Amino acid sequence: MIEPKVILDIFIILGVIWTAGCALVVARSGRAIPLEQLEGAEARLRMGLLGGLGAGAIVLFFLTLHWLPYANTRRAELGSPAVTVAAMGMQWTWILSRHQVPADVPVEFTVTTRDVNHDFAIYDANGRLLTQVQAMPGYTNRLVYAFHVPGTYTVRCLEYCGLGHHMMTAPLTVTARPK
Ligand SMILES: [Cu+2]
Repeated sequence: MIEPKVILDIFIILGVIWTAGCALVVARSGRAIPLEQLEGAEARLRMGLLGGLGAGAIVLFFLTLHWLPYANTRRAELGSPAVTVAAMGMQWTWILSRHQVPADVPVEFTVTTRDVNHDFAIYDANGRLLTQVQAMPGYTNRLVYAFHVPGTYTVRCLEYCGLGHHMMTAPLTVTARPK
């Protein structure tokens, strides 16, 4: 399993190489030349960069493909959910089947909405976004997450859904697992 950070680093490195290559072509040509008029080394460099970037993107695509869909990946990593929380969004509130979940176990949120699109997002006490999933009418999306720090978390809506969007919050308490 490749860490997301490594993938990001690879993208950044490829981006730097690409930008440097483009800058080199521009610096050497002195004026913008349409691709079809490019000749010799510059055309080869530009096509090489393009091909290299394309090949890199394809490789990364297949390397990261197994992470989709995210719920199945989380379930595979964390194990079967020990607790399920049904979450229903509506203008402008969240209805949760429970507001308390234990720490250190996989929790599955089954998320849907009664009216328009919302986005079910969980923030920690410091306001840091931990995880989120789209809430869509007619669909139930599954979000699997394990909390490791007991405390108070906040569910918010991340999809602008009307005048009361900012009021769509719900508390979620994570309790320490009995030893
Ligand atoms: Cu909203």
